[in-house]
Amino acid sequence: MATSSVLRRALLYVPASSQKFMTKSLSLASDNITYDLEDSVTPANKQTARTQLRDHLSSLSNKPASIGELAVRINAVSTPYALDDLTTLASAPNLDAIVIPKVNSASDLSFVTDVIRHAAPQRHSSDPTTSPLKLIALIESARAVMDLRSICAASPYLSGLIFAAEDFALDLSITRTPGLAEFLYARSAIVTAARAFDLPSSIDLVCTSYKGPEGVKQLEEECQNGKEMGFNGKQCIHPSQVEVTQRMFAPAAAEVEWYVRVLVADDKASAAGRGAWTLDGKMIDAPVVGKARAVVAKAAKCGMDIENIKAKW
Ligand code: 1VU
Repeated sequence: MATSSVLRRALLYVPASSQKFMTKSLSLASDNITYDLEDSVTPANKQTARTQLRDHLSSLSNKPASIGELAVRINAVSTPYALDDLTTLASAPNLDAIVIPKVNSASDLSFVTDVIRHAAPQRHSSDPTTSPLKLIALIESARAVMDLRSICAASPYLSGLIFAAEDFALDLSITRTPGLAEFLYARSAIVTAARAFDLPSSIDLVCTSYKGPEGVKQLEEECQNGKEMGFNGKQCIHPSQVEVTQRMFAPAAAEVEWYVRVLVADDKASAAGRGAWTLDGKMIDAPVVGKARAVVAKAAKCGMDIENIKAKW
């Protein structure tokens, strides 16, 4: 099991055409804020949104401590907007990542990597003191799912994959159901590819219901389903989804307690020369201990007090 080095439990889209939403985003506690230049911005507003976003990022003296990562979703490489998006924003201060929609093949990522190399060479230099601009690819078509292997190998800056259910459903004439069974193959392929290529994150589909208790219930069920499939985060469209999503994608308290007990007991079992042993009637061996280490490391990253739990055992 991989221990993600970047925490991206919630990726919140913020339309860059709205100054109000962008200002609001700075007050939120989210692992990732992604300012959107794509689907939430009309063609007539693309230019204004782009410059407004650059000014917004430039106005920040620092990224707020409650935000893990600031990203921009550019327009698809096949559109006339992508080049301007990249040249305007690649060198913007405080920007950590570029989210690229409708990635269909490796050449889409090569294009973005090449433009960044020219427009903002300092962001992709070999200087170890500068943090590279990371790339996150949206997988939205049958073609992209079939080409995951070459997409994942296309850029050294690729840091995650996102599943975009709406466009994927359109591409395949899929009728969406609450259980999401129709997306099983694509979602599983994305999680597997991200792991195989050591990408830190695989981020699941958007839950478009966000209002009231019904919205929360559906979001919790989708998060649980995504987490069980191996995703480590989910796209959000409204601030109210962020807390729920980050809670659901963090290890649960009971799970962390169990795995802390496994690690404490493993120290004793190892000292006694035992590779397989039992705890509460369950067989524990190397893969379980490996999973325990990964879950406890993620819990620590999510702010849980592991030493306090350990002290109880
Ligand atoms: O309480 P305040 O007045 O201070 O703030 C409002 C509102 O401004 C703010 N807010 C947001 N702030 C930042 N980012 C957001 N995405 C955002 N949404 C709302 O939160 C407070 C409460 O807002 P609200 O409940 O009154 O919400 P609205 O009716 O204003 O907006 C609802 C929508 C859904 C339109 C809005 O949340 C939105 O535009 N979300 C993002 C949509 C988007 O980016 N779509 C493209 C990406 S998703 C995709 O491509 C796949 C489906």
